[in-house]
Amino acid sequence: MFKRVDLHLSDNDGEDLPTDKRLKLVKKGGVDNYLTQLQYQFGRYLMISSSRPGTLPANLQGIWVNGFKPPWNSDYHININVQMNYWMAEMTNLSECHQPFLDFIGDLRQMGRITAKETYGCRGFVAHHTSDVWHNTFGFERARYGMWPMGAAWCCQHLYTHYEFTEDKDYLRTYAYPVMKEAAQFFVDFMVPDPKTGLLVTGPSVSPENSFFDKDGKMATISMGSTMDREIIFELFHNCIASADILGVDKEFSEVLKTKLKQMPPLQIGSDGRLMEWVEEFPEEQPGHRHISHLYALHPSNQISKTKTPKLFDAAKKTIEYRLAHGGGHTGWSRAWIINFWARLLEPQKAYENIVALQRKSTLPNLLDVHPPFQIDGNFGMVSGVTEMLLQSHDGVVNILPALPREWANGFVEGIMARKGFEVSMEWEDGKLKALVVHSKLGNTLQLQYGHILKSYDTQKGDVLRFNGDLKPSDAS
Ligand code: FUC
Repeated sequence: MFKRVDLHLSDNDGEDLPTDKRLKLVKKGGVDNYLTQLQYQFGRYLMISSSRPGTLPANLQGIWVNGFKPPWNSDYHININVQMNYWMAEMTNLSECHQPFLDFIGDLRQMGRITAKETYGCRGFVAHHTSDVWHNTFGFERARYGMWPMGAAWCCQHLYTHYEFTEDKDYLRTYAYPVMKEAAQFFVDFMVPDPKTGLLVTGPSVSPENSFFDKDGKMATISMGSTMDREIIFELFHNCIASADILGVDKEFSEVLKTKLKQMPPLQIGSDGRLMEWVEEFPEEQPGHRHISHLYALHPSNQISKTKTPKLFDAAKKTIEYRLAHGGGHTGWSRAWIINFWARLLEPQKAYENIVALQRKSTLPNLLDVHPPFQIDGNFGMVSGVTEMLLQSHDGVVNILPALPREWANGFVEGIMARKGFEVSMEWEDGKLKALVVHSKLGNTLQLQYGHILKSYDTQKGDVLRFNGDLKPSDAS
């Protein structure tokens, strides 16, 4: 499993300095591509070591819990943390490591049905901001983080992502679609028309852990129609409709979802050009908040892209710049998410700067990530971010080197995965693609993009396609 992927960002073989001294130099202001490469493979090692078919998912500390009272009970926070653990699984050729989390999502249904019925009088199943080994799904502790009925729906994104990489129709039919449908059923019942607009909104809910000032200047946390809620439901409904279409089932339920989608508010750009975090333009109480939840549409979802939604793309960029200007990214996992955001915004230097910031501010001498305290999601989120800088496949094409920073002028990567079952290996020199090999595992049509070059190739299962630097077919081995 470990050797399926190789990443080479530096000609240094790492023999010159032990890891802790290497990291110390970076913390003193240096940069080190070998450290990045090492941290990348260390993240894959941690995933292989903490999440295998039949085990529990990797929790906040993976499996490396120090003592009997770990931070946040070493549980499964499902308002960013455990999802971040698994963004890297499929793309770094560790699909089987995704399995424990995929199983966990279905296991939430038993309690989630009770919570849906007893707390909300709704069908389907629901979970809030945190769960654990007993699959708790109720809202608990403080409203600012507990009153958030979106946890199961966000987790469901992973059920569909696994299908996008494997196209395992039996899995979709017998497991993934039934679970996603039941999560969607909850929101068919839960959403209500906003009296001001008539559009369907969720609520009472929050924008994870952030608060805002209402029109009277009072601080509040609970609102109707937070943007992230809408984005998660938008994706869940679309994934259900796509799955039903693939399976040729449930036309009636798909029509219900299509109708609901038309009744939901659009993503809105506020007066300052940023994406609005709530359905009304409330000022955040913490403008540098670690959660940048309303950018879920940019990553890990695919609702914002340069080509399809240029205005929202620019608003997303302004949103991150504003968060960072006010101290955002101060926890390891938040910094890791920002690497992914910048990669999706096709900003290689910004993505690279935040990798260095993660190393300088949120990495321990043993390379484990710190919130602080130690929290493993930053390790896994960084691996996802580096991979997104090299390869993206969320927007309908296999996009080669979409965010390659100047500092990674020469290098190669082998064995990373794109959706539709394409295994990609590539070498670059002086910042330009030199050679590309695509192994088609499923026989899909390959829509290839490199910069402004767009090409399409029909493939058969097992085909190996080779290209040179300007995507001209090559017979080089
Ligand atoms: C969420 C985050 C915290 C922490 C906790 C485990 O509540 O907002 O920063 O990561 O999960």
